[in-house]
Amino acid sequence: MEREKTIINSLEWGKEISNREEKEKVAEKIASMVTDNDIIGVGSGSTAYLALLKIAERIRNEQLHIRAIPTSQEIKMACAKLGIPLTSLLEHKPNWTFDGADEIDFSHNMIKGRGGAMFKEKLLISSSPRTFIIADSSKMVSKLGSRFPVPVEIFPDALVHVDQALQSLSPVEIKLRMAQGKDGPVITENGNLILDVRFDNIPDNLENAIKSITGVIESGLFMHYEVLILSSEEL
Ligand code: ABF
Repeated sequence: MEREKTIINSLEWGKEISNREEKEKVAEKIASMVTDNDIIGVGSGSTAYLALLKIAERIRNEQLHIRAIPTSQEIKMACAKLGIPLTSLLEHKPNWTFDGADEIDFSHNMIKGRGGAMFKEKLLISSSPRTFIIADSSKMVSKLGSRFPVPVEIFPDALVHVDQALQSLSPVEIKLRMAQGKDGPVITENGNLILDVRFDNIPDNLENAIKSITGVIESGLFMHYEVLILSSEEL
């Protein structure tokens, strides 16, 4: 295992994290909620990563036994590096889950999926009896969609069909997400494409309307999910 460990240990995250102080605060709070033998769904993004670091610290210091169900390959590798044992939704139901978000409105509706992992994030949140969304102050918005588009993961062959079907939902703009520094599109961990769809208005039924289009795998719109928001502003 020596060589493999060296490779995993060389992986680094978290060098450039915006609003780090605020994110550290909510990360600390999440880590304080971990109890022995918990099975925890772990979201993606920098806030979730900071929480994972603090959880790893508690595991080391207090010899806790926890298992993580990751929402992305990146978080899976971070768990491997930090020595946090992994499991999956096939084997275990999480006791609780934590995750970040891109935008959260007053009714706790959310836009997620800047990292493209919203399908697994939604699956975990839906499978979990309790979910905490950890957010710094920049995430709270008065109107959903004011900063971020709604990401929609689609089966590649359905690109033209989904693009046309989305037009009936009156989007302001639809963009195929491109890979940074490359000419090609982003390919998700599930082998799919992402359309970033900007809306002026996000009505209550938009999540279902998007989901009902054949070829749509999942969207980053989370309307009326039972989540508890842990915002740095309230800590
Ligand atoms: C995940 O991480 C995504 O759904 C969301 O796009 C992102 C938030 O990242 P960060 O915590 O880095 O702002 O939760």
